[in-house]
Amino acid sequence: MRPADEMELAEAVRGAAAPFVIRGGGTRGIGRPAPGEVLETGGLSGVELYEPGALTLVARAGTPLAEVQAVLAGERQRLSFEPPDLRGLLGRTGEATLGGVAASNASGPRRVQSGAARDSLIGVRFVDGTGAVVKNGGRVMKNVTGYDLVKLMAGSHGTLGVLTEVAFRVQAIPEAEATLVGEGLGAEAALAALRRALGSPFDVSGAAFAGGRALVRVEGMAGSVAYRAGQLRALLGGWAIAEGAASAALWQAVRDVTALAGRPGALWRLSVVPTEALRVPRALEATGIAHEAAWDWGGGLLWLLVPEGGAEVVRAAVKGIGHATLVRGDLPGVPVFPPEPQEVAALTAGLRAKFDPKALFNRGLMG
Ligand SMILES: Cc1cc2nc3c(=O)[nH]c(=O)nc-3n(C[C@H](O)[C@H](O)[C@@H](O)COP(=O)(O)OP(=O)(O)OC[C@H]3O[C@@H](n4cnc5c(N)ncnc54)[C@H](O)[C@@H]3O)c2cc1C
Repeated sequence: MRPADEMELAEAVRGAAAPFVIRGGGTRGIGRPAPGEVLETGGLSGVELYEPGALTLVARAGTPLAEVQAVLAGERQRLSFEPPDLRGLLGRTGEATLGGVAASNASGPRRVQSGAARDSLIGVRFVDGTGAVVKNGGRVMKNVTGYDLVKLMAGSHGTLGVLTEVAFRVQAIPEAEATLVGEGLGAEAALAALRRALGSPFDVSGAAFAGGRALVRVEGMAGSVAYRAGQLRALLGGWAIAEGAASAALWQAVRDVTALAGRPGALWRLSVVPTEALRVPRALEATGIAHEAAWDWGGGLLWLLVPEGGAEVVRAAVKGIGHATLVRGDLPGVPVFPPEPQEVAALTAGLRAKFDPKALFNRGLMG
């Protein structure tokens, strides 16, 4: 099904007895394949409002991300949270949509400076499981007053409703960028250096480590970038400097996790306390399980490629320091999303019952 507008979508949901699988561009939905009819959002497309002066963009949820980026680039603006293109990593084709970005809270390297997608998301409109149109701010559906709907929908993976419209705060593209490149470092030294850079006053907008190369980015006015890059170089110990397009290319690779793309094995995405960034790889090492790792967010985001097994080791080692999501790989019996503690599971179930009482949307996707 491919509704042409919000009204058609709402009617279809109102009359539905069987579940739907919501699809934007299908570029990187994760989770167990849910049962149901595919509900495509591509008909709900188009930028509705763009006010460069107010740094605000409102678009229908099925609008291709590329279209939004082109519109913004025309005014030298962008989405600050740098949504990645994970098609290579996850082996998908298709065109990512803005609704999919919001629904999966897709956030790239600049999260260390500008926050996640949810922090730029300033408004949502969606159809809930009863077929009601719910809007953030203004008129809201009864029984949902008091929830921060924007925060609820960001990262809900289409399990609470079908987004029809999203509003984002955007930012100006800065005049310059530069990246300090530290080569040949071990993980421990590299991650310590990233933390040092992030703890400095030089407003770092990227801090990643993959393939023996540590990267630290600064952006802004040309003079300020040159000054801050110089200061960071002194702090980190004579790292090389990449500027402009060369710097941007390095971050595109970090953003899209190209270091681990096109390779077989289970792929995990871990969100951890940065000071504990080595705990899970060390636990895998200790049990002799082969793996490769790439870090972003100063160690807070860890991508792990594990060719064989290892799920119990990953989940046990991440306990208490973060959570692990299986973004690719079919490991029988291993939940894709991190198992929720009992109290959280009860809250989740309550929200689902309220927003999607007939369990119509992406049923079973998040457990
Ligand atoms: C756990 C996880 C972590 C990720 N981490 C990052 C990250 O760190 N950084 C990053 O930038 N990207 C990340 N992504 C990728 C992100 O999913 C893509 O950036 C986004 O563009 C997908 O767009 P799409 O239209 O192809 O969505 P799809 O692949 O079609 O859908 C993605 C999910 O959103 C739901 N969905 C899609 N459209 C709607 C809608 N209109 N209403 C309700 N639900 C909808 C789908 O059912 C599905 O669950 C991550 C994805 C996942 C699942």
